[in-house]
Amino acid sequence: MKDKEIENLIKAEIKRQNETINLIPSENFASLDVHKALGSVFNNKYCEGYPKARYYGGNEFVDELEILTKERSLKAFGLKEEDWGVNVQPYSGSPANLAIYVALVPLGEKIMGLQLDMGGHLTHGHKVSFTAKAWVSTPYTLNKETEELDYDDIRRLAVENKPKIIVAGYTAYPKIIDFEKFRKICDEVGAYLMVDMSHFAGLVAGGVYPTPFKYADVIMTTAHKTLRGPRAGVIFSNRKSEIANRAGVDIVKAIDKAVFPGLQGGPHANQIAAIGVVMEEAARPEFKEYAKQIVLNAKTLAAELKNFGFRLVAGGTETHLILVDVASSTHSASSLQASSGREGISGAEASDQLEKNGIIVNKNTIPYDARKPMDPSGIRMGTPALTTRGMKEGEMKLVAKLIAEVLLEKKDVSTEVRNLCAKFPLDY
Ligand code: DSN
Repeated sequence: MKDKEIENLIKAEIKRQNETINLIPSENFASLDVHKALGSVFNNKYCEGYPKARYYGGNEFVDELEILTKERSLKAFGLKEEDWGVNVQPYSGSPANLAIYVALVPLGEKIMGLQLDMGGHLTHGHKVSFTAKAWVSTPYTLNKETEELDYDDIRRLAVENKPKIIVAGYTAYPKIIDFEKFRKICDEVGAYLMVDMSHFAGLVAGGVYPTPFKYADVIMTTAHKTLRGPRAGVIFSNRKSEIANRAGVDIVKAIDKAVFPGLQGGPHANQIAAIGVVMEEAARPEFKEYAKQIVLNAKTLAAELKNFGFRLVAGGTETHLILVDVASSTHSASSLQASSGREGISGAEASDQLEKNGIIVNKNTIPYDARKPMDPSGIRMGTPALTTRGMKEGEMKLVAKLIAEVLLEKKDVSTEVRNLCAKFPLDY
């Protein structure tokens, strides 16, 4: 690059990514092909509209690209064009979620998602999000004892509030969602079932997480996270949605109209190219192996952390993600008590201590957290990125040991972290 200042920052970030253990469950290492597509000349092109109906000239290859990316997106999830529409233009997950509400829920009507501090997302109706200003948010929570979804309680709330849409799919929920139960609740109250599969889309494509496509009216995902593609959003609309058809809503057209011109201007053709690349990658047999290994790794890491005495929210994981209640798990470690002057350490302290040793996690609230979001009780971890590096169960046991040494014994493990990373270099 001619711009040395930016080039040096890119190089520094490559080194950081290579030399740290990345346990953030929503991050991953996309392939060189995904990066090439993102950095391609498609970045230069304006293409407002949809294939064969654009507002700018010169779109013959963008048209081909968008059609191919849509076909690949359907194929990656085993879908047929006659059953599902797909929109590959959303800039990312948040605009995709907004587009779905705009398409299907009149302003001022009710939406229902999991409360943010229990594992939901800002755009599922959190009070500071525009989604709770334009619509009335009636959130559900997790069961306090099991820290899992309580379908009877969700049904009770849905019957009471009559939301127009119910969102299933979260950012910090380690268990598998029962989409059939959500479908029944939605049918009973006449709500659309929207699945936000951003976190587990790669697991669905890889066949290790139940498919929501049997049950949902509309499904969105980001293309990064477990899917390992570019930062971008994709929306799938069920042409056979009974609730849409009964209401006379053409769900595919409504979603397309909400994305453009409703909310967005020119789509990012380079992102669309990169979605196309990753949807082809996700349809390969080796991606199934990858998805299987993600879950195997998460289960191994969870079991080892439990052996070291950490309390895991909901008792463990069935997915790529683990939520650790560090505040209660570390309260008996006497050295930590002495150093912090109180029982246990917070998620923020745990995250800082791990980062000093090259282990990257994010602080996170746990269900019914007594602490504040910026200084919560938990840390969230996941295995998609380490699995991409080729790490398996043996390495997960080592990672759990390193985490325990940092958080429970205050040991410096930075050399072990660097040595482990050096054995699994990235392609960048
Ligand atoms: N920020 C994402 C995550 O980390 O889960 C959700 O959008």
